[in-house]
Amino acid sequence: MILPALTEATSPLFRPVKYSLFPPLGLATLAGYLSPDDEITIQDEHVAPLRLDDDPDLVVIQVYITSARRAYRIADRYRARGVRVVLGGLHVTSLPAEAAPHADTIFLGPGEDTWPRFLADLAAGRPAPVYRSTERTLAGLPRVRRDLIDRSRYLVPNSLVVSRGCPHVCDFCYKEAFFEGGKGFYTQTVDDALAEIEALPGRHLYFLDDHLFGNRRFATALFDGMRGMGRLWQAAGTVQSVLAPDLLEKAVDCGLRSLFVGFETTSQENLREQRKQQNVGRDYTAAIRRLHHAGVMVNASFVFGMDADDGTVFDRTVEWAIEQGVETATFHVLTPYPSTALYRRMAAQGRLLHSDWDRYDTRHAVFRPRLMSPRTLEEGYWRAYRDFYRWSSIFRSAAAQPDLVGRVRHVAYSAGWKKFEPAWDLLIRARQMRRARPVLENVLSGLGSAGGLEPPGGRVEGVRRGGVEGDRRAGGVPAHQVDHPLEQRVVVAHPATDDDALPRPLAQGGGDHRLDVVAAVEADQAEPRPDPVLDEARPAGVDAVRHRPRVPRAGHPVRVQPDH
Ligand code: B12
Ligand code: SF4
Repeated sequence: MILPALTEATSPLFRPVKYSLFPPLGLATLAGYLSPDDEITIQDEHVAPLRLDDDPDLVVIQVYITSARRAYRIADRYRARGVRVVLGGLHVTSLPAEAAPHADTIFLGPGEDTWPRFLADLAAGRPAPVYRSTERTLAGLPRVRRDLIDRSRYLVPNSLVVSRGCPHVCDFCYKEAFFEGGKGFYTQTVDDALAEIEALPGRHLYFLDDHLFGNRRFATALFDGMRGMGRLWQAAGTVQSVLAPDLLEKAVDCGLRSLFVGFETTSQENLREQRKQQNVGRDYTAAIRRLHHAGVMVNASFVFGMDADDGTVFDRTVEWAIEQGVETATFHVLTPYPSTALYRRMAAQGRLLHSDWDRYDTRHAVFRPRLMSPRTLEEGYWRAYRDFYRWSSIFRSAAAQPDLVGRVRHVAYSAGWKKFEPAWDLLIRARQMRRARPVLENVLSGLGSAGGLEPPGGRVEGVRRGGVEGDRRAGGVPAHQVDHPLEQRVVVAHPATDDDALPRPLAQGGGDHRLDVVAAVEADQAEPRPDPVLDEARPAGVDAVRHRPRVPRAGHPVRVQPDH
């Protein structure tokens, strides 16, 4: 399974940190449908060179617009050797006729209904050339195969999506085209979402959902369920959802510390033109103030080049964002993705400049803007980044924070992303991204000041059974405290703050058991250590033990589940 990268991400000279943030969740999701006996590899070119000299039964490639050319080249290469290739993802859905000649099978839309259908057809020896998704549900989604992901290569291995799509319909967004033919917004069940969250090691989470707050009832139940888990998390939401009463508070209570917000433009005319109705007439300043007072950092997203934008939009927007005390900003050049309403409008008006998909990367002007030249648009975009992330801007912007902790956190977070790129580059090359995770968590938690948050693991209670007493606070428990198997129970304090140390096989009293991770220990106790007590306790004939890592909720007694 391959996620090809766009050229910038593969530069031997310099790798921007953003390509080492998130693992290929889409492919890991699809891998969940394959048999446990299948030999599967996931290759992500954003973090490592691809190995293409193998001879698999099936090659699966996820295609984004900016990696389409590369994806087709890889596909052609495999097919020339007689290997079956299937293509899917956003760009294939937008332009199936372009993708089809490079594949044995193409997939349009989300894969949760079509992919298992294809696998059954393949097993029966009659796979179709095209599968189009129509049935939209996340019920019964198999476990995402995170075990196929090399966590050491990503700063945020705990990325997840608990919904698909978005309830809104902005003209420039990929969403309407991708979800055509079925529901455009749907969620997991709250229980499934919570189970996935509980299974993730470490503390930090990043929800990649387009709009985590899009279904109020779902979001409320999710946040209620996450209370006390001790998580720190980031996500994306709209201005409207930030201003809505109560929901933000619930999110903050269970660990929200930074939100990506799609402001897009400060012009009402632009908002109307792009049908971004949910932003029209909203008080952006009030939304930012509300987030800051709740201790949530803001990543503000802006798009340049809409029809009401002239050459002054860049300086105006940057100045506005600095005045508001926005911590980080993501700027984009408006990009008409094929099959979107915006693309159709630009094409009808003869304003598209070319179809070189590599440059549809939100950094190049690929259309003629109405009130400026394409060059002014590109130069303004780069200038906006430079101006926003100047030291003087960072300090000025930090001064708008309501308190000192907010100001220090602001400087640390903002500078961390854009002022230390060489340091990120070194970490990426040394495959040491996990070293930066505690720093990120510390900054998110307000440099250790986030009073309301419980540490992961919470209190370990009620596990005394003839062995070591387990009523200790997380963080102070030595690794591998063992509640000895007098009563067929074993309790292991596992280094839950270290994401990479997965629980090792342990056994208790006969049969195949599932053990819970019940406490956190210091981050430096990273390596799983041999444990002679448990080894001795392992009965003969036990050769497999399943684990379900779990971060217990604070204040709840932790029970070890002896048999499942
Ligand atoms: C995380 C993310 C990234 C991450 C990581 C990407 C990754 N590892 O997958 C990084 C930072 C690297 C990234 C980079 C970029 N991104 Co990005 N990213 C996202 C984001 C927020 C979430 C992706 C995700 O994980 N979704 C959840 C999983 C479960 O869904 P999925 O990946 O789509 O996979 C499902 C289906 O697509 C389908 N599927 C996919 N492939 C296949 C293959 C087969 C065979 C089958 C059956 C099905 C199938 O089935 C999967 C399960 O349902 C999306 C927004 C979004 N909602 O998709 C933007 C998004 C995909 N990015 C986008 C863009 C523009 C970019 C950049 C160009 C940004 C830039 N300027 O650098 C680069 C380009 C990257 C590239 N390779 O070309 C656009 C894509 C537009 C397009 N038409 O392609 C999006 C939609 C954002 C937006 N709203 O505009 N991105
Ligand atoms: S709110 Fe965001 S995700 Fe939803 S349609 Fe608009 S741009 Fe797309």
